[in-house]
Amino acid sequence: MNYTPQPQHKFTFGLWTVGNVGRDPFGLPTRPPLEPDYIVYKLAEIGAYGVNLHDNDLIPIDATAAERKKILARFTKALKESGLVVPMATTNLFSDPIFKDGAFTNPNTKIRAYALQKTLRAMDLGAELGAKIYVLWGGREGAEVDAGMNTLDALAYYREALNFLAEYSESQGYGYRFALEPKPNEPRGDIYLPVVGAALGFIATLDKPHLFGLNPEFAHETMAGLNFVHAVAQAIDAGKLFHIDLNDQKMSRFDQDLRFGAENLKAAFFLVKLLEDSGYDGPRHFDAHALRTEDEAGVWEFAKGCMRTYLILKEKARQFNQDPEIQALIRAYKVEDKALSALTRKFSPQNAAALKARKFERAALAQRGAGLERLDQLTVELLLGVR
Ligand code: GLT
Ligand code: MN
Ligand code: MN
Repeated sequence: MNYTPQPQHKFTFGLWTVGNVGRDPFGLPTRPPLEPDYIVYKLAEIGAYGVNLHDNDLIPIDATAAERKKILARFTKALKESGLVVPMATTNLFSDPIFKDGAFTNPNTKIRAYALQKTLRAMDLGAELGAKIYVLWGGREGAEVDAGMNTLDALAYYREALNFLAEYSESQGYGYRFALEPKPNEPRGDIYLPVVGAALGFIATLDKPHLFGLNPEFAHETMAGLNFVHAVAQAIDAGKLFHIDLNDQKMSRFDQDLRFGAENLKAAFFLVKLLEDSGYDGPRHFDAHALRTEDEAGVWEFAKGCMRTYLILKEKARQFNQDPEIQALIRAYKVEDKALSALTRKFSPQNAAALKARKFERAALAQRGAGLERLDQLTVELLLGVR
């Protein structure tokens, strides 16, 4: 089997992912920074499709117009020569000390306005590079203390900012689809819109909900102890899976951003299966980084590993779907009854009356085993390569 990544697989990496220098809250960088255009050539070489960026991954926050132009020319040249695209762009609303108490939800009107200005400019940059997905990770939108900010005010400020951005995108003809990225905590004690379900609920309150969807991240739902596959399924079901951040994570820890498949192989398998079976055709973005122990060689091993594991799991999903024994177990597990389905599919007074009159063999139905032990064991054996 050939697991070589190709651009058609739509694998993408952020400049900040392979460019991660290995800093952590207790230690200094362990790797030198990599130039954005160097990253572009390297990603193309290993079979990636695209590269994503925050405004300041490319253009320093204090760059002059002339510097911006120069950097952009160099970066666009690298994109052109390598064939890499920029499907997604975003704003850094978390590194600068000005954002220590939030950006769009900051209690200071001046800082909220600056965050909006910075995002408008970053949207211009993304549009110049061809991005159509705009990610909004509100990492600093949150609190440690609830005495200051009334959460209802914070949500109102958040809504105001998102509504402004949507109108701006339309007025400029940028055609952005905005993808909210939930996270339960870190860097804030508690982050607003902490999980996929919360973001879905909030989107329904916006002026232009059709322009907003999700960028769920494996590590973030896992930090909250939730089932990432279920969260992604809910986003797909709502027509809101605009983008995805693939990585891995041990539950209840700091945001580890591990190589895809490094920790929860079975969940990674069911995730890939869900994405592939559902026909998701957006980028497969790896928002992860090499371990702090690694040098540059380790960084590229990490990146290749993310893509290779995805492709292996994609092949395993194909095998799963074609395995006669597995499929027979699934058919048996899902008990079909056409006549009953016709009754319950849609309410009518007749259907309700017929349903109420129906007799069910409760004890017999309760006695029936599901067959899940066998099915799950076969899944494990398939993943372990003995099937
Ligand atoms: C940051 C965060 C990620 C977000 C990025 C987008 S930046 O590294 O940890 O989860 O996706 O802003
Ligand atoms: Mn993360
Ligand atoms: Mn992310």
